Amino acid sequence: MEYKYIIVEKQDNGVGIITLNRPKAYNALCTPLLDEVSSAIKDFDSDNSIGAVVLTGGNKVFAAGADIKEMADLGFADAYNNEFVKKEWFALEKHTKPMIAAVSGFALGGGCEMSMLCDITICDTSAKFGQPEVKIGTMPGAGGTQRLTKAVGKAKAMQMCLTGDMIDANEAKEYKLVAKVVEEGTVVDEAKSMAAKIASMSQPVVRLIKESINNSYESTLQAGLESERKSFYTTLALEDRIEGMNAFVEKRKADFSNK
Ligand code: DAK
Repeated sequence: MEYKYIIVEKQDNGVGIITLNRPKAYNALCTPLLDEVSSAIKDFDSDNSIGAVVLTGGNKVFAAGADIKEMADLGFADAYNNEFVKKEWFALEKHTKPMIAAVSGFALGGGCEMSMLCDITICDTSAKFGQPEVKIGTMPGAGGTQRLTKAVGKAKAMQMCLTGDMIDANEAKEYKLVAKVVEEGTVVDEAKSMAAKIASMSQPVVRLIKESINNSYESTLQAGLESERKSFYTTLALEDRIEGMNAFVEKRKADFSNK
């Protein structure tokens, strides 16, 4: 696949590198960019010569979130029926090789979520993490209320998601969102050398360790029930729900429009 929005490199020492490369838009995560990232991840996953992956936006900005210009006209029915960017994020979440996020500058919204779905996040002193979706009338959709809460705790996650305020690198370290903070301009090199160390280990062992640590994040029954309840509430926004219930009351067959 030819890449337009990312740069993909493969080093001899088993390290794969994906660099988001849409600098004019602060690496905003438009669907084609996410498509490319998921394709590159899948390639690395099936490549036995790769032992670890670095995901970065380079030394200036990680990603300022999903592409708001692309989302501006997106309605509920379209997003839900077509599973807006679900398969792209799924590919990222399901990768089996250890992935290190190397963050400089903004990691906001989907950018923060992308850094959190990596196995290790490191950043430099310029990093700023945030879930600012509330400011544009929406909410995190790819882990901002889930992984963030597990990482930083309820109070800090509530503060970040409800105010949209960013935290800097020191706070990110204090709240255990990142494993390490390094000097500005050095985060990509640091991530590469960490990835090289991991790639030099036994790959099946590394994979088992990764799976085992991830298992500690498995959701509980309560979390599943909560998510189910919210999804139920979401159906109340559908025209089809109104039609279905009215049809029942009027003792006729429902005529659904998929909206
Ligand atoms: N989308 C599109 N363009 C963006 C962008 C974004 N998120 N962020 C920045 N840009 C563009 C700006 O429009 C501007 O482009 P031009 O006007 O020059 O053409 C350029 O990048 C530089 O931005 P600024 O001029 O605004 O630069 P500043 O330094 O003044 O401010 C900023 C930088 C990052 C603080 C600011 O741009 C900003 O607040 N950006 C928006 C941040 C944000 O709200 N992010 C959350 C987006 S919502 C899901 C998966 C993921 C998501 C949802 C669902 N599923 C799996 C279901 C994710 C949702 C989101 O991330």
